[in-house]
Amino acid sequence: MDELDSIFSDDWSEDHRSGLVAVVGRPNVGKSTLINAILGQKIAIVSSKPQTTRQRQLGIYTRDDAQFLFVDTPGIHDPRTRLGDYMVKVAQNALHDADVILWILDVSGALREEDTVIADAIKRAAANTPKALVLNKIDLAGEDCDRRDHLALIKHDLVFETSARNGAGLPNLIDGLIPLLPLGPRYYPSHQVSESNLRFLAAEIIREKIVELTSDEIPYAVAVEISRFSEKKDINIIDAIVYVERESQKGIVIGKRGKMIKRIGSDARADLERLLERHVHLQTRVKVLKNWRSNEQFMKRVGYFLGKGKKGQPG
Ligand SMILES: Nc1nc2c(ncn2[C@@H]2O[C@H](COP(=O)(O)OP(=O)(O)OP(=O)(O)O)[C@@H](O)[C@H]2O)c(=O)[nH]1
Ligand SMILES: [Mg+2]
Repeated sequence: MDELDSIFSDDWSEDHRSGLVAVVGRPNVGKSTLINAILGQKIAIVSSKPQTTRQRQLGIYTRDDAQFLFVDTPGIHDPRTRLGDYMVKVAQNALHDADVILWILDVSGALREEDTVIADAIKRAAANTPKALVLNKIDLAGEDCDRRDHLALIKHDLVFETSARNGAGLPNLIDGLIPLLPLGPRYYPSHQVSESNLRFLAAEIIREKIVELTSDEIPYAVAVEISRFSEKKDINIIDAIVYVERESQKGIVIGKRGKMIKRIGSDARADLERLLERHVHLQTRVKVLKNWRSNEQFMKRVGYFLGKGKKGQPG
Protein backbone atom coordinates (compact mmCIF):
# COMPACT_ATOMS: atom_id res chain seq x y z
CA MET A 1 0.00 0.00 0.00
CA ASP A 2 2.98 2.35 0.41
CA GLU A 3 2.99 3.32 -3.21
CA LEU A 4 -0.76 4.01 -3.26
CA ASP A 5 -0.54 5.89 0.04
CA SER A 6 1.86 8.34 -1.45
CA ILE A 7 -0.25 8.79 -4.57
CA PHE A 8 -3.49 9.52 -2.76
CA SER A 9 -2.28 10.88 0.56
CA ASP A 10 -3.47 14.42 -0.22
CA ASP A 11 -7.05 13.26 -0.59
CA TRP A 12 -7.89 12.17 2.93
CA SER A 13 -7.54 13.51 6.42
CA GLU A 14 -6.26 11.88 9.61
CA ASP A 15 -9.67 10.78 10.77
CA HIS A 16 -10.44 9.07 7.46
CA ARG A 17 -11.72 5.50 7.79
CA SER A 18 -11.40 2.58 5.39
CA GLY A 19 -11.44 -1.17 5.32
CA LEU A 20 -12.71 -4.44 3.97
CA VAL A 21 -16.39 -5.10 4.62
CA ALA A 22 -17.17 -8.77 3.96
CA VAL A 23 -20.73 -9.15 2.70
CA VAL A 24 -21.74 -12.70 3.56
CA GLY A 25 -24.83 -14.84 3.97
CA ARG A 26 -26.90 -17.62 2.45
CA PRO A 27 -27.25 -17.79 -1.35
CA ASN A 28 -29.95 -15.53 -2.82
CA VAL A 29 -30.41 -13.21 0.19
CA GLY A 30 -29.45 -10.13 -1.85
CA LYS A 31 -25.71 -9.61 -1.21
CA SER A 32 -24.86 -8.61 -4.76
CA THR A 33 -28.03 -6.54 -5.16
CA LEU A 34 -27.14 -4.64 -1.99
CA ILE A 35 -23.62 -3.80 -3.16
CA ASN A 36 -24.83 -2.75 -6.61
CA ALA A 37 -27.47 -0.53 -4.98
CA ILE A 38 -24.95 1.16 -2.67
CA LEU A 39 -22.58 1.82 -5.55
CA GLY A 40 -25.39 2.90 -7.89
CA GLN A 41 -23.70 0.73 -10.49
CA LYS A 42 -23.89 -2.90 -11.42
CA ILE A 43 -20.57 -4.49 -10.54
CA ALA A 44 -21.93 -7.93 -9.73
CA ILE A 45 -24.48 -10.06 -11.54
CA VAL A 46 -27.74 -10.89 -9.81
CA SER A 47 -30.41 -13.54 -10.34
CA SER A 48 -33.47 -15.01 -8.71
CA LYS A 49 -31.61 -18.34 -8.39
CA PRO A 50 -29.21 -19.23 -5.58
CA GLN A 51 -25.43 -19.52 -6.05
CA THR A 52 -25.17 -16.80 -8.66
CA THR A 53 -21.97 -15.19 -7.36
CA ARG A 54 -18.98 -17.52 -7.68
CA GLN A 55 -16.02 -15.26 -6.99
CA ARG A 56 -14.85 -12.58 -4.64
CA GLN A 57 -15.65 -9.19 -6.09
CA LEU A 58 -14.75 -5.83 -4.73
CA GLY A 59 -17.19 -2.92 -4.67
CA ILE A 60 -15.50 0.35 -3.75
CA TYR A 61 -17.64 3.09 -2.20
CA THR A 62 -15.88 6.38 -1.51
CA ARG A 63 -17.01 9.39 0.52
CA ASP A 64 -14.96 12.32 1.80
CA ASP A 65 -14.60 10.72 5.22
CA ALA A 66 -14.38 7.03 4.36
CA GLN A 67 -13.74 4.36 1.78
CA PHE A 68 -15.66 1.08 2.02
CA LEU A 69 -14.16 -1.93 0.30
CA PHE A 70 -17.23 -4.16 0.08
CA VAL A 71 -16.34 -7.76 -0.65
CA ASP A 72 -19.14 -9.59 -2.43
CA THR A 73 -18.92 -13.30 -1.73
CA PRO A 74 -20.62 -16.49 -2.91
CA GLY A 75 -23.50 -17.63 -0.71
CA ILE A 76 -22.39 -20.00 2.03
CA HIS A 77 -23.96 -23.41 1.36
CA ASP A 78 -23.33 -27.12 1.70
CA PRO A 79 -21.03 -27.74 -1.28
CA ARG A 80 -21.53 -30.73 -3.59
CA THR A 81 -18.79 -30.10 -6.14
CA ARG A 82 -15.25 -28.71 -6.28
CA LEU A 83 -16.74 -25.51 -7.59
CA GLY A 84 -18.98 -25.40 -4.50
CA ASP A 85 -15.98 -26.06 -2.24
CA TYR A 86 -14.18 -23.19 -3.91
CA MET A 87 -17.13 -20.83 -3.51
CA VAL A 88 -17.50 -21.53 0.20
CA LYS A 89 -13.74 -21.14 0.68
CA VAL A 90 -13.93 -17.73 -0.99
CA ALA A 91 -16.56 -16.66 1.55
CA GLN A 92 -14.53 -18.06 4.46
CA ASN A 93 -11.41 -16.23 3.32
CA ALA A 94 -13.37 -13.01 3.09
CA LEU A 95 -14.49 -13.51 6.71
CA HIS A 96 -10.87 -14.00 7.79
CA ASP A 97 -9.64 -10.88 6.00
CA ALA A 98 -12.52 -8.58 6.95
CA ASP A 99 -12.35 -5.45 9.08
CA VAL A 100 -16.13 -5.52 9.37
CA ILE A 101 -18.62 -8.32 8.70
CA LEU A 102 -21.95 -7.54 7.12
CA TRP A 103 -24.17 -10.58 7.44
CA ILE A 104 -27.16 -10.34 5.12
CA LEU A 105 -30.30 -12.15 6.27
CA ASP A 106 -33.48 -12.53 4.26
CA VAL A 107 -36.46 -11.57 6.42
CA SER A 108 -39.02 -12.35 3.72
CA GLY A 109 -39.03 -15.85 5.20
CA ALA A 110 -38.26 -17.66 8.42
CA LEU A 111 -34.79 -18.43 9.66
CA ARG A 112 -33.25 -21.59 8.21
CA GLU A 113 -30.96 -24.27 9.51
CA GLU A 114 -28.23 -22.96 7.17
CA ASP A 115 -28.23 -19.65 9.03
CA THR A 116 -27.06 -21.41 12.18
CA VAL A 117 -24.26 -23.05 10.19
CA ILE A 118 -23.23 -19.61 8.93
CA ALA A 119 -23.27 -18.24 12.47
CA ASP A 120 -20.78 -20.95 13.44
CA ALA A 121 -18.59 -20.21 10.42
CA ILE A 122 -18.51 -16.51 11.32
CA LYS A 123 -17.71 -17.23 14.96
CA ARG A 124 -14.87 -19.53 13.93
CA ALA A 125 -13.34 -17.26 11.31
CA ALA A 126 -13.90 -13.84 12.82
CA ALA A 127 -14.72 -14.03 16.51
CA ASN A 128 -13.41 -10.55 17.29
CA THR A 129 -14.33 -8.72 14.10
CA PRO A 130 -17.11 -6.11 14.38
CA LYS A 131 -20.36 -7.46 12.98
CA ALA A 132 -23.50 -5.90 11.59
CA LEU A 133 -26.66 -7.78 10.71
CA VAL A 134 -28.64 -6.64 7.71
CA LEU A 135 -32.27 -7.72 7.66
CA ASN A 136 -32.87 -7.49 3.92
CA LYS A 137 -36.00 -7.78 1.76
CA ILE A 138 -38.08 -5.82 4.26
CA ASP A 139 -40.33 -4.92 1.32
CA LEU A 140 -41.45 -8.56 1.38
CA ALA A 141 -41.51 -9.09 5.13
CA GLY A 142 -45.00 -9.40 6.60
CA GLU A 143 -46.10 -7.58 9.74
CA ASP A 144 -45.86 -10.89 11.55
CA CYS A 145 -42.21 -11.43 10.66
CA ASP A 146 -40.48 -12.10 13.97
CA ARG A 147 -36.92 -10.78 13.88
CA ARG A 148 -35.90 -12.02 17.31
CA ASP A 149 -34.65 -15.34 15.90
CA HIS A 150 -32.47 -13.52 13.40
CA LEU A 151 -31.06 -11.22 16.05
CA ALA A 152 -30.24 -14.11 18.38
CA LEU A 153 -28.02 -15.83 15.80
CA ILE A 154 -24.83 -14.07 16.77
CA LYS A 155 -23.50 -11.33 18.99
CA HIS A 156 -23.52 -8.19 16.85
CA ASP A 157 -22.69 -4.52 17.06
CA LEU A 158 -25.39 -3.13 14.77
CA VAL A 159 -28.60 -4.08 13.00
CA PHE A 160 -30.02 -2.55 9.83
CA GLU A 161 -33.23 -3.11 7.94
CA THR A 162 -32.97 -2.74 4.19
CA SER A 163 -34.55 -3.38 0.88
CA ALA A 164 -31.65 -3.73 -1.52
CA ARG A 165 -34.23 -3.84 -4.30
CA ASN A 166 -35.83 -0.45 -3.62
CA GLY A 167 -32.98 1.21 -1.72
CA ALA A 168 -34.73 1.55 1.64
CA GLY A 169 -32.35 1.74 4.59
CA LEU A 170 -29.15 2.01 2.55
CA PRO A 171 -28.11 5.57 3.56
CA ASN A 172 -28.58 4.54 7.21
CA LEU A 173 -26.50 1.44 6.63
CA ILE A 174 -23.60 3.44 5.23
CA ASP A 175 -23.70 6.10 7.96
CA GLY A 176 -24.03 3.45 10.65
CA LEU A 177 -21.09 1.39 9.44
CA ILE A 178 -18.55 4.22 9.44
CA PRO A 179 -17.66 3.95 13.15
CA LEU A 180 -16.97 0.23 12.70
CA LEU A 181 -14.34 0.89 10.04
CA PRO A 182 -10.76 1.30 11.24
CA LEU A 183 -8.87 4.53 10.64
CA GLY A 184 -7.08 4.19 7.34
CA PRO A 185 -6.22 5.74 4.00
CA ARG A 186 -8.09 5.96 0.75
CA TYR A 187 -6.77 2.85 -0.97
CA TYR A 188 -8.35 3.48 -4.37
CA PRO A 189 -8.97 6.64 -6.39
CA SER A 190 -12.39 8.05 -5.55
CA HIS A 191 -13.89 7.36 -9.00
CA GLN A 192 -13.01 3.63 -8.97
CA VAL A 193 -15.91 1.29 -8.09
CA SER A 194 -14.50 -2.12 -8.91
CA GLU A 195 -11.33 -4.01 -9.72
CA SER A 196 -12.84 -6.32 -12.27
CA ASN A 197 -11.53 -6.18 -15.80
CA LEU A 198 -13.80 -5.98 -18.82
CA ARG A 199 -13.15 -9.56 -19.92
CA PHE A 200 -14.36 -10.82 -16.55
CA LEU A 201 -17.43 -8.57 -16.64
CA ALA A 202 -18.24 -9.73 -20.17
CA ALA A 203 -18.12 -13.39 -19.09
CA GLU A 204 -20.28 -12.63 -16.05
CA ILE A 205 -22.90 -10.76 -18.09
CA ILE A 206 -23.22 -13.70 -20.47
CA ARG A 207 -23.49 -16.10 -17.52
CA GLU A 208 -26.16 -13.89 -15.96
CA LYS A 209 -28.32 -14.15 -19.08
CA ILE A 210 -27.96 -17.94 -19.11
CA VAL A 211 -28.87 -18.16 -15.41
CA GLU A 212 -31.91 -15.95 -16.01
CA LEU A 213 -33.15 -17.74 -19.11
CA THR A 214 -32.57 -21.37 -18.15
CA SER A 215 -33.68 -23.56 -15.28
CA ASP A 216 -33.03 -26.78 -13.35
CA GLU A 217 -29.37 -27.69 -13.28
CA ILE A 218 -28.28 -25.52 -16.22
CA PRO A 219 -27.49 -22.30 -14.26
CA TYR A 220 -25.13 -24.28 -12.03
CA ALA A 221 -23.48 -26.26 -14.83
CA VAL A 222 -22.46 -23.26 -16.94
CA ALA A 223 -19.08 -21.57 -17.18
CA VAL A 224 -18.18 -18.83 -19.64
CA GLU A 225 -14.78 -18.21 -21.12
CA ILE A 226 -13.93 -15.20 -23.25
CA SER A 227 -11.69 -16.47 -26.04
CA ARG A 228 -11.34 -13.12 -27.81
CA PHE A 229 -11.82 -9.56 -26.63
CA SER A 230 -10.54 -7.07 -29.14
CA GLU A 231 -11.21 -3.40 -29.67
CA LYS A 232 -11.58 -2.23 -33.23
CA LYS A 233 -12.08 1.38 -34.24
CA ASP A 234 -15.76 1.65 -33.38
CA ILE A 235 -16.68 -1.86 -32.28
CA ASN A 236 -15.59 -4.48 -29.76
CA ILE A 237 -15.31 -8.05 -30.97
CA ILE A 238 -16.06 -10.57 -28.23
CA ASP A 239 -15.99 -14.34 -28.71
CA ALA A 240 -17.28 -16.43 -25.83
CA ILE A 241 -17.38 -20.13 -25.14
CA VAL A 242 -20.20 -21.37 -22.94
CA TYR A 243 -19.24 -24.61 -21.22
CA VAL A 244 -21.82 -27.08 -19.97
CA GLU A 245 -21.32 -30.54 -18.51
CA ARG A 246 -23.54 -32.70 -20.75
CA GLU A 247 -24.78 -32.94 -24.34
CA SER A 248 -28.38 -32.60 -23.15
CA GLN A 249 -27.49 -29.29 -21.47
CA LYS A 250 -25.83 -28.11 -24.67
CA GLY A 251 -29.09 -28.79 -26.52
CA ILE A 252 -31.04 -26.71 -24.03
CA VAL A 253 -28.62 -23.78 -24.08
CA ILE A 254 -28.66 -23.72 -27.89
CA GLY A 255 -32.42 -24.24 -27.99
CA LYS A 256 -34.73 -25.11 -30.87
CA ARG A 257 -33.22 -23.79 -34.07
CA GLY A 258 -30.71 -21.85 -31.96
CA LYS A 259 -33.40 -19.69 -30.43
CA MET A 260 -32.09 -19.80 -26.85
CA ILE A 261 -28.45 -19.02 -27.63
CA LYS A 262 -29.63 -16.17 -29.88
CA ARG A 263 -31.65 -14.68 -27.03
CA ILE A 264 -28.73 -15.10 -24.60
CA GLY A 265 -26.44 -13.41 -27.11
CA SER A 266 -28.73 -10.49 -27.85
CA ASP A 267 -29.54 -9.82 -24.17
CA ALA A 268 -25.85 -10.00 -23.26
CA ARG A 269 -24.87 -7.79 -26.18
CA ALA A 270 -27.32 -5.09 -25.10
CA ASP A 271 -25.79 -5.02 -21.60
CA LEU A 272 -22.25 -5.12 -22.95
CA GLU A 273 -22.92 -2.19 -25.28
CA ARG A 274 -24.26 -0.20 -22.34
CA LEU A 275 -21.22 -1.09 -20.25
CA LEU A 276 -18.61 -0.41 -22.93
CA GLU A 277 -20.49 2.48 -24.51
CA ARG A 278 -19.73 1.17 -27.97
CA HIS A 279 -20.99 -1.37 -30.48
CA VAL A 280 -20.26 -4.98 -29.70
CA HIS A 281 -20.06 -7.96 -31.99
CA LEU A 282 -20.65 -10.99 -29.78
CA GLN A 283 -20.22 -14.57 -30.88
CA THR A 284 -21.07 -17.39 -28.50
CA ARG A 285 -20.33 -21.08 -28.93
CA VAL A 286 -21.44 -23.89 -26.63
CA LYS A 287 -19.10 -26.73 -25.70
CA VAL A 288 -19.44 -29.78 -23.47
CA LEU A 289 -16.77 -30.45 -20.88
CA LYS A 290 -17.86 -33.39 -18.75
CA ASN A 291 -17.85 -32.70 -15.00
CA TRP A 292 -15.91 -29.46 -15.34
CA ARG A 293 -17.09 -28.53 -11.83
CA SER A 294 -14.71 -31.15 -10.48
CA ASN A 295 -11.88 -30.31 -12.88
CA GLU A 296 -9.49 -28.02 -11.05
CA GLN A 297 -7.34 -27.34 -14.07
CA PHE A 298 -10.32 -26.07 -16.03
CA MET A 299 -11.68 -24.15 -13.07
CA LYS A 300 -8.37 -22.36 -12.77
CA ARG A 301 -8.50 -21.48 -16.46
CA VAL A 302 -11.88 -19.78 -16.08
CA GLY A 303 -10.84 -17.99 -12.89
CA TYR A 304 -12.18 -20.23 -10.13
CA PHE A 305 -9.09 -20.44 -7.96
CA LEU A 306 -7.97 -18.77 -4.77
CA GLY A 307 -5.65 -15.84 -5.45
CA LYS A 308 -3.33 -14.22 -2.97
CA GLY A 309 -5.45 -11.18 -2.08
CA LYS A 310 -3.83 -9.50 0.91
CA LYS A 311 -5.62 -7.32 3.36
CA GLY A 312 -5.82 -3.84 1.90
CA GLN A 313 -4.75 -5.17 -1.45
CA PRO A 314 -7.80 -7.11 -2.54
CA GLY A 315 -7.52 -9.28 -5.60
N1 LIG B 1 -38.03 -8.08 -2.93
C1 LIG B 1 -36.72 -7.99 -2.79
N2 LIG B 1 -35.91 -8.75 -3.54
C2 LIG B 1 -34.58 -8.64 -3.36
C3 LIG B 1 -34.02 -7.76 -2.41
N3 LIG B 1 -32.67 -7.88 -2.47
C4 LIG B 1 -32.43 -8.80 -3.44
N4 LIG B 1 -33.57 -9.25 -3.98
C5 LIG B 1 -33.71 -10.28 -5.03
O1 LIG B 1 -33.20 -11.50 -4.54
C6 LIG B 1 -32.61 -12.26 -5.60
C7 LIG B 1 -31.19 -12.63 -5.23
O2 LIG B 1 -30.40 -11.47 -5.24
P1 LIG B 1 -28.81 -11.55 -5.34
O3 LIG B 1 -28.30 -10.19 -5.13
O4 LIG B 1 -28.41 -12.28 -6.59
O5 LIG B 1 -28.51 -12.46 -4.06
P2 LIG B 1 -27.07 -12.97 -3.54
O6 LIG B 1 -27.15 -13.01 -2.06
O7 LIG B 1 -25.97 -12.18 -4.15
O8 LIG B 1 -27.09 -14.46 -4.10
P3 LIG B 1 -25.83 -15.45 -4.44
O9 LIG B 1 -24.88 -14.70 -5.31
O10 LIG B 1 -26.50 -16.58 -5.15
O11 LIG B 1 -25.25 -15.85 -3.12
C8 LIG B 1 -32.72 -11.39 -6.84
O12 LIG B 1 -33.87 -11.80 -7.55
C9 LIG B 1 -32.91 -9.99 -6.28
O13 LIG B 1 -33.60 -9.13 -7.15
C10 LIG B 1 -34.91 -6.97 -1.61
O14 LIG B 1 -34.54 -6.20 -0.75
N5 LIG B 1 -36.26 -7.14 -1.85
MG1 LIG C 1 -24.44 -12.71 -5.36
